[in-house]
Amino acid sequence: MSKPLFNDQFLKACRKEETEFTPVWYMRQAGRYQPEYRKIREKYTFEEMNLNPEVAAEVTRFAVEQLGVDAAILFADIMTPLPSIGVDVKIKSGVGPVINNPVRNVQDVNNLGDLNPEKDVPYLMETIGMLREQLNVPLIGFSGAPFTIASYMIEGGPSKNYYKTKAFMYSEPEAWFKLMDKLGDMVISYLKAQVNAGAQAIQIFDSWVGALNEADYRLFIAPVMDRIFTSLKDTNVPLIMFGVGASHLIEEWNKLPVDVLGLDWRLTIKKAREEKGIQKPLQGNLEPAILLAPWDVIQERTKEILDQGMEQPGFIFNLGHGVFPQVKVETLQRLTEFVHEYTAKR
Ligand code: 1CP
Repeated sequence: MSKPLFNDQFLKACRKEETEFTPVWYMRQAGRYQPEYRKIREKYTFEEMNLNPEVAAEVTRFAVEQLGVDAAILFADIMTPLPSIGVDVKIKSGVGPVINNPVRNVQDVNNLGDLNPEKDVPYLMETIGMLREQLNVPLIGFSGAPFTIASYMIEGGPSKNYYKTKAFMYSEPEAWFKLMDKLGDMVISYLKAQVNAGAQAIQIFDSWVGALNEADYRLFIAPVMDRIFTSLKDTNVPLIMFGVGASHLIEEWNKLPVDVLGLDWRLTIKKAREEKGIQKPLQGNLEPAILLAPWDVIQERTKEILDQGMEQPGFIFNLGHGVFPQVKVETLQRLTEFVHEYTAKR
């Protein structure tokens, strides 16, 4: 069977070029809301799924085919590279990442090793290679950002207020910057390897960095993010930045050498462009809980976003955060269809 024609609309939108319709994909488009995912997950742990290129590629591709979306995102986790640098992490069902040897002092930071992606996560490179042969949409590679990864490493797991992470940052700034340096190196080599293996765009998830104010972001985070994006520029693939509850930081993000900004549902596309002065392409930002409302509510909110998004080139429709496990597959299928039909240029 020959591969159908390649759909490049997502990549065009990332480059702020005109598109035939608004491209769409969903954060966590492969996951527990899918009966088919849950079935596979009965047989394997999350880690086993990741380690097995056939399974990881199948789960990635199945979400694309089931939903009709315009981009695939590699099935992995922001924790995937961490065991290789000495972090003892497990993905616990219904909880998320749990870390048995949290980082609590400078010695713990010094003990962290370097990542050699080709040697340490060869299965991921293999998954990417397989997907590039199978997919007819672009493949997005990804990584967590240093702050978000550090928050798990320091807290030991998911957190509400990140007080241990912040206490470490404020009390031991030297150790903090050393940690940011190490994680920055890890993210750069990890993402470069993904692009070398075939990833056609990169998204960096700084999911929890919105916990910091602007001044702290500028001081403690912006330097490492600047280094990461500067170093990835020569890969020539679009670079996307995303975080939750981070509307107060988007002017800071806008200064980074990043191509696309991913917004959560708190800031409208219109405000981001008109009040915050963002000229970069935007991605987002339907409130994920709306997907649990009746279809007419979903459609109305989606229209509002699309009307704003379509005003200029450089818009990718997505949710403001990941799909909840309670969402029905049919809802996302209908949403994809609606976005494509409503935005199609006639
Ligand atoms: O289609 C896809 O998006 C699947 C690939 C993917 C991605 C991009 C997974 C699979 N995880 C991620 C990113 C990720 N992981 C982020 C950034 C995006 C976000 O903000 O949601 C974060 C913060 C994590 C950490 C993590 N891993 C959590 C959240 C915990 C918390 O603090 O609230 C959870 C639940 C996981 C496990 C996980 N990762 C991915 C899946 C499908 C799952 C569930 C695993 C299972 O089946 O039990």
